[in-house]
Amino acid sequence: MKKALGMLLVFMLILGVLAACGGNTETAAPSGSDATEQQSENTNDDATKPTFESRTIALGHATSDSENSHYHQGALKFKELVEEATDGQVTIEIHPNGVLGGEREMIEAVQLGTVDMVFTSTGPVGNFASKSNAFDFPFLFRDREHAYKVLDGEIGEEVNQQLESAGLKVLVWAENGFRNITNSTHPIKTPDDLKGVKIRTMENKIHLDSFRQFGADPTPMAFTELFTALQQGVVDAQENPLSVIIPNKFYEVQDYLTLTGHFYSPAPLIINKDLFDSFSPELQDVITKAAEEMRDFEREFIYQQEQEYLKIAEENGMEIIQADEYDFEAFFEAAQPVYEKYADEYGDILDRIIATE
Ligand code: EAX
Repeated sequence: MKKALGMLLVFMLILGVLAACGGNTETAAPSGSDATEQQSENTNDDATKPTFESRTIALGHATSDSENSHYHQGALKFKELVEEATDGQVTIEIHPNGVLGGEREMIEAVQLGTVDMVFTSTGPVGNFASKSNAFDFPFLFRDREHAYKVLDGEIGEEVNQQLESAGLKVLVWAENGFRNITNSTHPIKTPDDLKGVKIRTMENKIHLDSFRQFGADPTPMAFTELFTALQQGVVDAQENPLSVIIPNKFYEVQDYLTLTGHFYSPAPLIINKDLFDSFSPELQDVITKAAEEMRDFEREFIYQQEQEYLKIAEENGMEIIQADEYDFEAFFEAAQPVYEKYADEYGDILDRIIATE
């Protein structure tokens, strides 16, 4: 018995040892099948897993490539998601700092197909599809949520359709932000303070007309020329969201910041339509999903950075006029003739935007 027990013990121990190293005979033996299952699962997985033709997609934007730059961090997020989903078969090549040209030039290049994608403000987009200008009216959006409802809804889709007929596919409407006025001469609190001030605007007829109504002397200019123009005094002032003012170091050439929030600036991520249509359905799906996830990330990124941007502006000597320290009513009143001027062309879509809850 003892010997038998002994042998049993040994046998049990052997079983125990086998079990411990997970190679129990069952698994070991079937591991082949597991393996085959696994392999078949793998091969099934691999079989079901889409494969992607190796390619590089070039994406341009006009702003800084710094850690607090909204477009650049958004573009990096998009790159990460696409390359992950395609096992690196499809790579996104980011071209920041306007190296591919100003936003209007880059949109033209995407339309021609010489550049694949652009992350841009709506500034020059109205030159390619006039409906997009509807988003650029002063004091139009009540808050971010209102803007997101409009851009991610029917009205956003309506503008996308017009852009598609110009060969430009909007993947998503991400965010540039609420625009504020900076200048190098004096605190701006009322439209009177803007009288005769040479201010740069984007290449956008609604923005130009709005600053004429505010009493300023507006000049349309590509973003890529702006910093030098401020440095050399070609213009005294400009207007942009904090997400542009701070990462592009405008505090080095501007002393005053008024938090007007006078325009909400969406930022579409645009791809050449023919290029997108040439992608496999699987790749179209990857690109679309990555863009949507990037949009939500980028909107949240700007929101989270807001206080930090203000802190950096202060630390770099900018005098900040808070939202409740400037004459909102006077600016709002001064803006109304812009709505009257464009009532025929934009009245209907503006009413629908304002009515969006
Ligand atoms: O899109 O041109 C502008 O002022 C834009 O806000 C900037 O290029 C970011």
